[in-house]
Amino acid sequence: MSRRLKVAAAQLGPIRRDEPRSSAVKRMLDLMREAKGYGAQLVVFPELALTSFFPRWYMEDQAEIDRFFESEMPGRDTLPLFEQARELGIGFYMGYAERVVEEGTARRFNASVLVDDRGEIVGRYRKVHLPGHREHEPWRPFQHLEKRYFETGNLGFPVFEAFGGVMGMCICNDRRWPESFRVMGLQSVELVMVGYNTPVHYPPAPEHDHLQCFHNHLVMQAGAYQNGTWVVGVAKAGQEEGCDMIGQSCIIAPTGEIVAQCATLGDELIVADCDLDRCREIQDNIFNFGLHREPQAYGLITETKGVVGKE
Ligand code: CDT
Repeated sequence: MSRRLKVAAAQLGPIRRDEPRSSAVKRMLDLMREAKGYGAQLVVFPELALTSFFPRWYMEDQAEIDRFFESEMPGRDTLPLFEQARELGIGFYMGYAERVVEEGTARRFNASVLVDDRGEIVGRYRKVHLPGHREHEPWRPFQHLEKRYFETGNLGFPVFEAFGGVMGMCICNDRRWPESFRVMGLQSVELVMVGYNTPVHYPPAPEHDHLQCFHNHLVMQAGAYQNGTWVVGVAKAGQEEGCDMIGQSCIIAPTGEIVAQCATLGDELIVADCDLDRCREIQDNIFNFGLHREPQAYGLITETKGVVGKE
């Protein structure tokens, strides 16, 4: 059986604060149809794909915050995505804000689902690395309140046997941490999907603004090569409610090479034929973990959170 998987990255342009879910979903349905037209079997959407990137606003009213969350997946607004996936026979990854009630308590995560070509959820992920801050910081031109609105993901970095291979997911800031990719690499991941919303301006270190696009590709190409996996990175891009966000959605081979890349900051689709067997070129050789890793030397990675000797 062929291990070639045709994958589409479906970049989204900005979503307005008052844009209804139906509008974002319609844009995604159009991209999914376009992907099917190219013969894609899997289409990857961004982080928080259904709404504007709401952590940029400080809000105190929980009801107002909860308007950005989904309490069901699929819910009334998102069901068309699942139905069209089944009708077309195409799978998808999508990021969204998840609200669940567990033992009577509401919990909120920055989450993603992996849906197969029958419209069934075959994988779930909750963002582990939440960037930004918890309290209102009025000096910033815009907030980044993920630590306020979400809990740290509690599912680890699971992988899923689907689409004829081993699939993994992470979300935005996770891509900057080698640990995210390595935990999936240690489970023989063959394709990692990562949606992102990355502002060009980083208020704590604006001297790095011109490096945002470089760092975006740097970390995803490194994650791909160092674990011998395909990586599909997908942006919500462009100027969203006055905040400029990078694009550069791309599909990266296990060698670390970019094989397809978006050229705009709007809704745009790119496609690549991903031969999952190419992971072996790296996983059996330079990064043959069983042969070459030395975990006895890596204890600090899990023993300490911060730098040793410092608070
Ligand atoms: N969404 C997200 O995680 N964005 C961050 C922005 C930089 S940290 C404030 C990122 O890592 O791209």
